[in-house]
Amino acid sequence: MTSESALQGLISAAYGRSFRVECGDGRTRDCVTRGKRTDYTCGDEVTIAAQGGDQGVITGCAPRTSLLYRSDQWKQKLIAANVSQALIVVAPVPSFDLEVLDCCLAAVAHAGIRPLIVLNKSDLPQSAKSLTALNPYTALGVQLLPLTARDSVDALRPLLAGQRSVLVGESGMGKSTILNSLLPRAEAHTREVSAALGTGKHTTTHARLYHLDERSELIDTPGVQAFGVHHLGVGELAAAFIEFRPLLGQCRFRDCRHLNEPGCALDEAQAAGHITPRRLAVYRRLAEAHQRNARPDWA
Ligand SMILES: Nc1nc2c(ncn2[C@@H]2O[C@H](COP(=O)(O)OP(=O)(O)O)[C@@H](O)[C@H]2O)c(=O)[nH]1
Ligand SMILES: [Mg+2]
Ligand SMILES: [Zn+2]
Repeated sequence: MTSESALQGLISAAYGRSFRVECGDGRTRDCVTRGKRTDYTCGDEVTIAAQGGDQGVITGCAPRTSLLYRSDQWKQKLIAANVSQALIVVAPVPSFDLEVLDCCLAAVAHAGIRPLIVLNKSDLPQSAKSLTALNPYTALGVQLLPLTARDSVDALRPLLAGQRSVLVGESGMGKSTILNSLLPRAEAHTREVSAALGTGKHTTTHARLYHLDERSELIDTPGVQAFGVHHLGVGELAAAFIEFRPLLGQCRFRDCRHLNEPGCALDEAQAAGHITPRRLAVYRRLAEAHQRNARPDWA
């Protein structure tokens, strides 16, 4: 009978409250959490107590260099930890939602992660329209990579080298296609999961980390319909809209929420054409919703 031994490991898959951990001894173990703490995610560096039979219990987690998550009024959903960049995948068909993109970019900026917008399915004629819609983001300094993952992902490879990247986006944009072209091994895995679920569809059901090479990893995540940023307070939200950053602190009122206060620097910047009315309107909708929800009805 062996006693529990402590090991360091990397969470490579998160299935609700179970985690697959790649341990320092070269073995992979299925782990559960101990006590109330369950807020671990793919990419976390954890300490586990090995328990034999390739099982273990997570007992601790190293401080994170970054944490990407989304949230609604009620709960938070951790997406990935310790990533250096986020590949936000959009496509002309099915059409993507600009507001979901704005929210996603805000969460990415808040987490201090580099964003990269991938416009997949560039082979489709509708992609010209998508490119036009995405132009304002290139103007903000966000890199945009048009791609046809079905044909080749070679343009993406150099951007992934030496990085830990996370694929995020709405369903159907081509995240799994990108992953499978980068790593044919991953395709076998997606097929196994869909066979096990009996869906026949290669749907990503949980976050999973793949090693592209010794220095580069890619985390695939399930598609989202919405990317809630309720975890950002009004001040954090304004700072997460990156083009607002240089303007913050320049409003007439120091505690300006940039909603309808007089002398707001964001209104002036919009009037001068420095920020787009659309992004400002999205910010205001999110900030108003946050304020409404953060306060109980009776207050
Ligand atoms: N025309 C075209 N279709 C693509 C491309 N990449 C993926 N698709 C298709 O888009 C659909 C959704 O792809 P999938 O990778 O499952 O998207 P996910 O939900 O983001 O993982 C599939 O039918 C793919 O064959 C592409 O570059 N061009
Ligand atoms: Mg997928
Ligand atoms: Zn203001």
